[in-house]
Amino acid sequence: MEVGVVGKPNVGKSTFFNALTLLDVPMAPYPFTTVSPNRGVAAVRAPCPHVEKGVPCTPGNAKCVDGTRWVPVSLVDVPGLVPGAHLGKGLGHKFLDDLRASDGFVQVVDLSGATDAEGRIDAPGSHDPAEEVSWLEEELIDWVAEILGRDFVRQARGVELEGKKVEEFLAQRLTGLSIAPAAITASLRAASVDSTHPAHWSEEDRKRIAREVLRSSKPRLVAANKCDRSTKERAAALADAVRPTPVSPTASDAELTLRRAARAGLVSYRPGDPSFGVNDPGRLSPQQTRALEEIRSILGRWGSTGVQGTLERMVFERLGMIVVYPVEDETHWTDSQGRVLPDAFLVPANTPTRAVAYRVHTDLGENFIRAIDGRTHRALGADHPLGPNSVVRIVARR
Ligand SMILES: Nc1nc2c(ncn2[C@@H]2O[C@H](COP(=O)(O)OP(=O)(O)O)[C@@H](O)[C@H]2O)c(=O)[nH]1
Ligand SMILES: [Mg+2]
Repeated sequence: MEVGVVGKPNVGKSTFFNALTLLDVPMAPYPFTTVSPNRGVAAVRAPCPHVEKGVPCTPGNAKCVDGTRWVPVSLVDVPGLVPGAHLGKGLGHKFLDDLRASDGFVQVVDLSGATDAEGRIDAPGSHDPAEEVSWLEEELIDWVAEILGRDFVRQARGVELEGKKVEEFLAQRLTGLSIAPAAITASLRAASVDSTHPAHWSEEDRKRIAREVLRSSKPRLVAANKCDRSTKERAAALADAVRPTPVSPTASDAELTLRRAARAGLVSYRPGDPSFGVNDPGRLSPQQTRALEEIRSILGRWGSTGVQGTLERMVFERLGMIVVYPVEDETHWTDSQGRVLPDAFLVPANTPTRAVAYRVHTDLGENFIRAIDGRTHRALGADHPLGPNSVVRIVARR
């Protein structure tokens, strides 16, 4: 699973990305500092079932801190998109293509309205972040419509002549965009195009299909960044303007500072926390003390920096993911080597047991017999949908 971080230059995408991954990539207050896509690993929190079991866990892929699992999520930070990106402006085309594999997008905007369309710093309040949201949507639609439209008429005629299914034709064109076949069928219906004569589709028809494909397959969430320079009223106005796309206020700079200070041992802070503690005030420079006091007042006003919560909202609410724990022993919740709850996987809610088996190992999926619920010890069939925090044993032929 991958989440793309998108938006115009200078709104704080790299800061948001760096905070979540705590990697260092170049950051500076001018456009196009980021010259290649940055991929990194962030994490979302889930309650670890080891707590209810009363035995410590032995995490492999997702570390456990005081009963909270940190489950990995891939994040990609693409350099700023500017209007006309789908036409290749500002290297936009390449950047958009780097988003093919993303399952959803967090669009970072400058809530303080102090960045122009190309990322230059301007007076606060001189730009409306709501405009960026609709602009980016159109940009993404144009991008998908263009992928759809390459050499379209000739190939669509071929489809009509050979009597191929139009859904398959579209799926083939959109390969690599991680779009489910069901979403294509639904998008065709929603766009109300004549699905027997694709060769007759106009550019507008293709744009309508692209719009529906994006709406159904690439959920978005707006991170109203630089909230420390703005107000709750502005955040509420933005949420009204871009509805139904949800808006999450963020202070990425503050989050990055806190994570770095925590790593350096200066503060006790866990991402998502509403506050932090200073470990040894005597060790701080006056400048550091001032910076931390400023961050404390941001947390006081906004409740948290919002960064960790924004990613979690994307993953759990917008993408509908859940965490499941495959084990080999349904009584002790261990693997063959006695490790307790070794794996925590993110899967879409209601994923059938057999698909989870495939996720663990292809062999396990192919040789699947049944699953066993780790809590009720009841047998579950291959199609049984799993809920959040399931502990499940997969039984397979050897
Ligand atoms: N006040 C404030 N500044 C921020 C915040 N996040 C990022 N910035 C600043 O905005 C500028 C651009 O950030 P950067 O992450 O490079 O933006 P990008 O071009 O969108 O990747 C830098 O000077 C950051 O320090 C924030 O939450 N609040
Ligand atoms: Mg950047």
